[in-house]
Amino acid sequence: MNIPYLLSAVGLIAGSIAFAADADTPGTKSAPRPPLTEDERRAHLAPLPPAGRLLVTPDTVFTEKGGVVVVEAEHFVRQTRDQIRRWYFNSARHTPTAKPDPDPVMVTDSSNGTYIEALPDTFVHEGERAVDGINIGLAPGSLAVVHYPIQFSQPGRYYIWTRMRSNDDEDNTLNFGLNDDWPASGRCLQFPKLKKAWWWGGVIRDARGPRYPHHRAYIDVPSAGVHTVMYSMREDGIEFDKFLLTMDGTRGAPEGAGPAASAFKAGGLNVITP
Ligand SMILES: [Ca+2]
Ligand SMILES: [Ca+2]
Ligand SMILES: [Ca+2]
Repeated sequence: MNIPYLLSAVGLIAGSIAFAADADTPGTKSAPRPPLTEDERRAHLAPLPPAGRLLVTPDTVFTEKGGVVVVEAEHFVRQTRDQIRRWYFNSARHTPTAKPDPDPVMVTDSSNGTYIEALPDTFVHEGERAVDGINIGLAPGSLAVVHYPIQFSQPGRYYIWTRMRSNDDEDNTLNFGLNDDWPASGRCLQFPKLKKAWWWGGVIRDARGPRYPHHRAYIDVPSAGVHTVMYSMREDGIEFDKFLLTMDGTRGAPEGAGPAASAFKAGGLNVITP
């Protein structure tokens, strides 16, 4: 991803926003940027519509077994830090209400016929304005965080596979955390852009930038018991279908929609009333 005008929000006071160039970001231009126009401000900060009823009950816990756990992205038990960007369900029953959203619901080949998408999507093309904390979440855990409690039978290193889809230039990264801790080994999950197809990815970007070799993504689970896997938005508009954690570091990417989702330890699907 090329971000020629990466900016950081430095103030949100009395309805006005001030921005300053992020001098630590490679490739950032130092020329001063004009303030946001009213249209830009409205696009970035319009109040968001609700995300819809959760698909699982709030007490839901998933089960790791034999060193593997598989979870549908749409089965998050809560989401937080979602005032500016929020995850919306996409399925035959769910069309996101947040705008702008440049791409339609595309459930073909999605696992369980459902996925989630971080919206609104105002950072779509290279050269558009990326504003940290609004349409890009550079700090892991800062924007649109979804939670998945998992019962782990054994501690240790779990390698991360994530099924996602990119439809434009700027919707192909995520951040991964555990218990609201966001280690470097899950920072900036990097996927190919513009695939326009579901994709299992298992690497993070090198800290020096996207053009350096990527590294295997993993998380170290500290103990047996319940720990909460978290994903946070990095680029808005990303579509997130499913994830798989495995202790087998030699295992390749899952094929197709991947294995069936793991069993529930507690809770489960919400009863859908027609
Ligand atoms: Ca969409
Ligand atoms: Ca985007
Ligand atoms: Ca799914």
